[in-house]
Amino acid sequence: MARTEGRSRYARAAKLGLVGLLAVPALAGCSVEEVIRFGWPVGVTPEAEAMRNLWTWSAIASLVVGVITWGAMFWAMIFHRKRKDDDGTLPRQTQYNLPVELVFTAIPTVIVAVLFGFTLNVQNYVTKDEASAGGPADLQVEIVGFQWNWEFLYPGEAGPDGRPVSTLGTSDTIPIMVVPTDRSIEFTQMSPDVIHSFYVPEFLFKRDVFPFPERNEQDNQFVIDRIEQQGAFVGRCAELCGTYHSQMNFEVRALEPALFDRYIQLRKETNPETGQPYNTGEALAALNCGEWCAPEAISTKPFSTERGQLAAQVDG
Ligand SMILES: [Cu+2]
Repeated sequence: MARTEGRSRYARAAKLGLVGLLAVPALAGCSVEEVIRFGWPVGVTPEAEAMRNLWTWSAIASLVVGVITWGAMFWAMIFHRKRKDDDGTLPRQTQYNLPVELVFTAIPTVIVAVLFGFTLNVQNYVTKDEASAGGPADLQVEIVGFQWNWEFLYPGEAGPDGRPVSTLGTSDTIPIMVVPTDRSIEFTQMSPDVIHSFYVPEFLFKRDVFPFPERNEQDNQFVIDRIEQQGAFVGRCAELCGTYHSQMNFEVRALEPALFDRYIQLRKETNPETGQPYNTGEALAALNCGEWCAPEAISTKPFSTERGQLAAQVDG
């Protein structure tokens, strides 16, 4: 009798615990979509969505295994603990049971194989060198990461001086990589000095930027099928590369294709106000499209330009 009461008490406590656990996200005001992202940023490319799906399903699969394992552990701890009236008889022993051990070897092997298969699939999609639609990407962008800034070049688009249109970050301007939405983009990376890493949280993707990628046998190219919305997305260097590593921010500015075409066209022309070719900020301002045509980076604040002072602090 006492034993049954004890059991129902545990069952009640377990039920209450489960309800409490499930209520946490709801009470915190999280939507289902937010909960199943398990903390990841909202992606803006189909590649990011593939990564997020892999992450969500891996987390759910892990939780299922976790719940079964925790259940078995707590069940054993609660219902097989030593009791006052224990007469010393052991529960039924199951070691050296060949069928059980075979099952316990086969199940994890299947789990690992399934995770491996899905991971490989997503990885091949995310690191592809060609657009999924086939053929070369609609736009080529070269990324140069250097100590301690970025340059973005459009090798297919020649500026007024015959050299590719480009955007170069300086100590007081954050470089903006202007790209079109709804078009495939091929990125090629290189570094003239040390290893950096190109990281855009909204792409859910980062790739190290190597010096001499061929000599280092590094794949320095990747293609995204499209950016799904206009916007300003912060980018960062994600590989510790020296004193001003933390200040190596940039911005991805995604514009509608028509606006992007107009932007590139402007970058090939001379600004009548300055007599010089339009720079990134001037071309963006001339598009006059509101928030996404802001001439300066809006996703990240300009870093302190007092690098001398900062260096003194670091050295001191
Ligand atoms: Cu860096």
